[in-house]
Amino acid sequence: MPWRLAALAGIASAVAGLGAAELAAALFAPTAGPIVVVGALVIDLVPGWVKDVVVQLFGTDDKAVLLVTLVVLVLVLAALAGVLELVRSPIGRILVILAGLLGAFAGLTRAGASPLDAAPSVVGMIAAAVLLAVLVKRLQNAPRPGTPEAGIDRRRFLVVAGSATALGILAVIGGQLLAAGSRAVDAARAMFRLPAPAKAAPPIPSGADFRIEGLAPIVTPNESFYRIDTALQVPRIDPADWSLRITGMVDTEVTLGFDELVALPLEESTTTLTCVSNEIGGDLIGNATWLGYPIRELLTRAGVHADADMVLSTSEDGWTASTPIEALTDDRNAILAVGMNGEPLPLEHGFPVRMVVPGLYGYVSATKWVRTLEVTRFDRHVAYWQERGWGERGPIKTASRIDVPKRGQPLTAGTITVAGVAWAQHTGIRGVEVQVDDGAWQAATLADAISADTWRQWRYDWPATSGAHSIRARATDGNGIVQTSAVAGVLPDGATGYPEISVTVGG
Ligand SMILES: Nc1nc2c(c(=O)[nH]1)N[C@H]1C(S)=C(S)[C@@H](COP(=O)(O)O)O[C@H]1N2
Ligand SMILES: [Mo]
Repeated sequence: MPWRLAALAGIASAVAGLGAAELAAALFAPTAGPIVVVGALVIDLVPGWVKDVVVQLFGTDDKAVLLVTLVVLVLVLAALAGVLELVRSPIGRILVILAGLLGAFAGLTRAGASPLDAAPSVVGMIAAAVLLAVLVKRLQNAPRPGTPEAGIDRRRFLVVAGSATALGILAVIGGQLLAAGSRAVDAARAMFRLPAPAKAAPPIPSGADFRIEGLAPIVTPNESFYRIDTALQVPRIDPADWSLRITGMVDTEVTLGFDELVALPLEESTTTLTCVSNEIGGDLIGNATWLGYPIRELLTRAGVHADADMVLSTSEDGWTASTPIEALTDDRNAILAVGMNGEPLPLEHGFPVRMVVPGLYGYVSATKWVRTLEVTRFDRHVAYWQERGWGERGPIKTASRIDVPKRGQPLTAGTITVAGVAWAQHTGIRGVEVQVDDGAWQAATLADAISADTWRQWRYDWPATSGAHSIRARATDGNGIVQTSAVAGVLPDGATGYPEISVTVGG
């Protein structure tokens, strides 16, 4: 009965594919397992009266009923795909691919979905289609029934199909367990309400943002905030399991749980974060309003020894940063942050708690998923990036960036707006100048400042003539020091040089 075996091949392929999909979901997109997203899509599409009938019939088990129905449907279709693959190859595989595409589509239609939410279904679809082709090919090439070889071959086929099914079931279970852990963290984040700040950030002046198309907005939305870290997989920490330990050269160790931290009088501050790897003109920089508690207060509580000069912070995943102690004890807004632009920290930006220290590059200060602060000395510990040749101290260098005109934007002679951002965290921006070709440096107009710790927009209305031009910018910090024109790469302690763009202006 080769068609029975073909049906079995279809079911084995589907189960193995579902297993692969659930594992992929657990790793990349914990809420996008194929059955669940298709189920959610069904719930969205089904007319209201059907829902009512289902709820009346099954009560609160309605979702379980839906999932079981979907699984049964998948298995029936899979059996059919197996038979079709045997008699009309490749129709079986086409059926599998259509099912995978439906899963991928359903994943993409979920609220807040990212392209990754299509991945589990695609992975499962590929696994199932390949396995189906291999198994059915075996059946087609099987020895004639009745011969002794046929018995052996049949047994082999059953072993392969059976193993695929068993592995698939194990993978589904494993994927569910893995994903359950991460979903718990998503749920904990969703439930956490940021407390009101005891001290609110000064409101952002309306004149801080020119609102020029193409110019970086003055506050960077969380979704587009640059992300830099060594974490292959974002650490997922349930706030209930989080605590911070302050140890090392202190009078008394301090341990602080998440509830204790958020019960403290939290302060809000707007700070621009930058990466030391940001090239001139680069976009590894963002500005956010952070909510957190001053690290200074916690260090005072612990009692820092006089000969300590550094705090080594360690994250959940073992990454370390060494921060000069004065940056954490002076009056700047160096905080343990729990909020970013009015939301709990996004997972990839350090949920539940990270450090934010104005004036220092991220690699020496901005530890995400932070778990310990060890008060120590630079001559006793070397942090992650310093071991790899980066500078011991990481003060942010004064820099500017030209955002508009964009490369390739059509330009015509007349007034052309040149605009960008400039930053000198912790001293502030006093001025920005623009130079076209070899002309004199012209003062740009500055948008209102938020604080010395944030970047500042600037604009220059350029009376442009037709032809090819190059435009440069340079910033002056709050102490009157002009950013250096000396060109340096990012290693070891940050790039320098003037940003420059080339434009062609039409007549
Ligand atoms: N745990 C951890 N924290 C980290 C890093 C990291 O690799 N691991 N990278 C740092 C670097 S180099 C930068 S520039 C900032 C970036 O923060 P963001 O991803 O929230 O923009 O995080 C810092 N905090
Ligand atoms: Mo960085």
